[in-house]
Amino acid sequence: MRTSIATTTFLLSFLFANSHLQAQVRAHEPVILTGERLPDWTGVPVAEMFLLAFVDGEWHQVGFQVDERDPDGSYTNPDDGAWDANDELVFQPQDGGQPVMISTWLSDPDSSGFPRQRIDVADPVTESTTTFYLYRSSSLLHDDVPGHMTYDADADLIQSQAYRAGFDDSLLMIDELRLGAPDAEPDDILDREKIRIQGQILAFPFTLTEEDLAPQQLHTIAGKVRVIRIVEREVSILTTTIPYTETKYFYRSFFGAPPASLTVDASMGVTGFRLSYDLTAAAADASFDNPNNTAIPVDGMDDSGVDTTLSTEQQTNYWASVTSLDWSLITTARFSGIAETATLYYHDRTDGSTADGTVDTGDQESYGDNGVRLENPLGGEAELISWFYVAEPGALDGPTASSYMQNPLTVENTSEEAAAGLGELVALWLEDHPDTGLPVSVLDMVDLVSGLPGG
Ligand SMILES: [Ca+2]
Ligand SMILES: [Ca+2]
Ligand SMILES: [Ca+2]
Ligand SMILES: [Ca+2]
Repeated sequence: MRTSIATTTFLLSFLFANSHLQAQVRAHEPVILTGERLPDWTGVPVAEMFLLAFVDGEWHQVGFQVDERDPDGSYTNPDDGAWDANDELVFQPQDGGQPVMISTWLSDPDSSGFPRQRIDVADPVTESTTTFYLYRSSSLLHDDVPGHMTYDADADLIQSQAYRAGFDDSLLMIDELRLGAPDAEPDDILDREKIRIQGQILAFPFTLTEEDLAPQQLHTIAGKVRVIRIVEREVSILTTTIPYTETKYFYRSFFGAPPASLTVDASMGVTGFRLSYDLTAAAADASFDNPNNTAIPVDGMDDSGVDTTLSTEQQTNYWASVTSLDWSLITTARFSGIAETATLYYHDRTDGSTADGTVDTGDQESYGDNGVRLENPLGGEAELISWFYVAEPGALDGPTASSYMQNPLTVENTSEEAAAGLGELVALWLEDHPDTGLPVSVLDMVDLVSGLPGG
């Protein structure tokens, strides 16, 4: 027993000695821990949950968010205020800290009466880790730690330190994107999100645009870490009206649609589909890149020789980037298996035309309008992922963002009980405490025992 703890101590010391040399866990994607990963916490009041990180020898509360979902999985219907299997704990990896000994417990007596969860987040791309601790306490108060997101409900505006996103009043679709910190007052580089749905039912051909996806209701859930935007819509194809729900998540420098299993219904007669994002003249100093094209100038002037092919591998691990001197906007996506053919949609002309012969929407100018066109959907289920990364210029490129999508952050959580810290301290009696660098004293033990229930 003693040997194994001493070995652990050695390994921990080694880890700390090297911690300053380690790469950082990438900062874009959030960490999401669902209740099924924390079954021991079922029934814990959400208000008694605290997320902390141990940084520079001290505990710090971390900005986090618990989004409860009702038994049907809805974020918008009220749940019960208690942690359960489908609720989500959400936080950003850059807020993490170091792993500590169990005896390094938060100095809050009530928290010693409950197990804590050690949460280790690992980034397989940068081979780095960071650690959080989830505590339960009825006596601790929530610090007013700064969040990563703000949401202005009246203006329907989402703001982080990396971007601001705004939405069309009537369509409720994204039509404003300012990349950079708010005090830099960046320009709006997005005209709008564009959608085309083409098909034929019996002898009747149809083409729908984003303007036909009529919004019925908007729900938003806003916290310190993310804004969830849920729009209930109806689309009418000839005489059939189909209701559907569009859900998008906005994090500090990362936003888009959650991974979804898409069921393609061939009976709707859809033969072609396009999703693209058209920029504005404010993006005219930028260039477009994807695996088959390098530095295509975004300037509203037609570009010859753009390669629109996308191999199966490029549909599985799609990336495209638009980069200026001030910002990078990178798309990653996965849509292989949805359609017989998938091609890059790219259009850079200011004459009101489109690259697929459909009627243009928006401001009748296309600046680096880029996305994907799908022809002849295959029946059945397919995985669909589509995310945007916002980065400082040069800080992130398309291939790296694609490797992020292929190698998500991994999360391991372990339950720890304060009482186990005493045995750990006794085993360390003649050694230095790895978290403080000081010899373990009787006072350390008294401290810990006095914090234990009944101590
Ligand atoms: Ca729930
Ligand atoms: Ca709940
Ligand atoms: Ca051009
Ligand atoms: Ca436009």
